[in-house]
Amino acid sequence: PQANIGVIGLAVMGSNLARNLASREGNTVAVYNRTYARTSDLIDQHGHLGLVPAETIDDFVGSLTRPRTAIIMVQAGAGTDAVIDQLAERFEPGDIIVDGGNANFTDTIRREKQLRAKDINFVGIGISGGEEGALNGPSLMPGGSDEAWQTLGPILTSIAAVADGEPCVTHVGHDGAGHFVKMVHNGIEYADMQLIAEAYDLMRRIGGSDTRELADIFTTWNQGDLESYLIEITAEVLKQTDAETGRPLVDVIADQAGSKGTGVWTVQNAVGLGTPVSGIGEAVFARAVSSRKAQRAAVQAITGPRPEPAPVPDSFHDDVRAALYASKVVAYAQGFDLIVAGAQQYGWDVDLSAIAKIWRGGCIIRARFLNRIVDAYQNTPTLQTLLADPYFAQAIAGGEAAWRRIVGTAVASGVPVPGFSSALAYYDTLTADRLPAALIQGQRDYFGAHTYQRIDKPGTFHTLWSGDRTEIIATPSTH
Ligand code: NBP
Repeated sequence: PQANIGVIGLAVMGSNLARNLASREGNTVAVYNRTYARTSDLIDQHGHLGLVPAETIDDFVGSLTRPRTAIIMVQAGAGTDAVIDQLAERFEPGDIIVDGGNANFTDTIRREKQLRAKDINFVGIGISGGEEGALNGPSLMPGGSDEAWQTLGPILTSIAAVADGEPCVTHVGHDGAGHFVKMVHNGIEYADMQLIAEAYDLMRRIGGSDTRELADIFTTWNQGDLESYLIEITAEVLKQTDAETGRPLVDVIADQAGSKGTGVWTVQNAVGLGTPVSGIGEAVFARAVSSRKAQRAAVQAITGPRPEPAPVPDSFHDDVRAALYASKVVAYAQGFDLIVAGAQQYGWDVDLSAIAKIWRGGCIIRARFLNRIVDAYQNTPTLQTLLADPYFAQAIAGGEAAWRRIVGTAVASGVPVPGFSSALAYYDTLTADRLPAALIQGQRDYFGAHTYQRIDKPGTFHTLWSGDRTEIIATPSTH
């Protein structure tokens, strides 16, 4: 045995991760793929990295030093289960099986439990940053046991992206914590992309800017507090000219957004955990509506073309910027709330400032603004919501008037802004002194005797709606 770590699955992610690992001091990397052609291709091109190729899974396992540590990078789902089974048959107590694929965290919890029964460590790692990140430094969100982290920590630290001098990896929590946090990362990514798309649409349709100007605006925004990978690539996409038609590429791309499902997972889990992630939900739904081409055409056949929006003042673009920032804070606040809810439900000890830190580099949502989230949770680890952090509260208050103007103008002009407007509605809900939830409690008590509480005395009450409408005490106060 000679390799301290192995990679199974040598499609784009696995081979890039293997190259990243092999290029770091102290690592010797064994590589194996079901179809050997991928392994030999990798060795042909990058054999100088000292990779140890294996033709069979037995050779692969035999080439690993103890504790054996193998990272699986195959298609999520059945492929991952198949490879885990093959390894589990050959690994011994104390060895470590790592899944770096995009697993559903509930699968990771299940697999961890099964392997723990054999004293094999199983670690699910959320890996963000795509192929480029895998090669040069991803953001890594490992779950799993403390014991596995002892061995894996230094290896992962060596390959992770670095932001502000710190590696973008932390031991997120036990079993499925890493894949859960990766799921939320992707959900936030959906929300952030939707908000940027709405900003673009507003400035295009109402602000009257052409694509070239919009590219410049996003480039400028990327120099301020909105600086982020997603704003940067937005400018790049807008700058691109289509070779065939000479038009901006974005104008010839079909306006139907696809998705691979992690946004849906985020919303499904949030609903189950009773955690509002309206920004992520609106983003998932907006992609779904965009893809319903026939439905859109059927409605447009009746409504005809939309009227031209009224002219807006020059300050419009600044207002859009402020609205984007405020909406983005809401989306991140909701995402972090979901991590808190998941940690409570599944018993993970998650450090929110550490999560914000490891998202500052390598991953799709990397952004300057994450430094503020790091500070917020460092200052107050038990913060109720990011919106209650003094810095963010002030930032939102400063942009609030602009945010309202933008949502108002968009509504009046018929430009859909589900992300901006739902974020504002969420903010207005949190800031309202009194909510109409009181009426809902009354309705529930009326038709279902679901009872209600009063603002002026403890206990649970019910009104005899179908009787004489007197109020009775349903449950006396316990104190
Ligand atoms: P793919 O997701 O396209 O999977 C291809 C790999 O899976 C090949 O190595 C293939 O082997 C192997 N495989 C399959 Br399919 N079924 C298998 C089985 N039953 N037994 C053994 N091997 C099997 O590769 P990828 O795009 O490199 O992604 C790898 C993982 O990383 C996925 O879980 C993905 O979701 C995740 N991920 C991807 C990205 C990204 O940006 N692409 C980012 C983050 C995470 P073969 O060569 O023999 O067919």
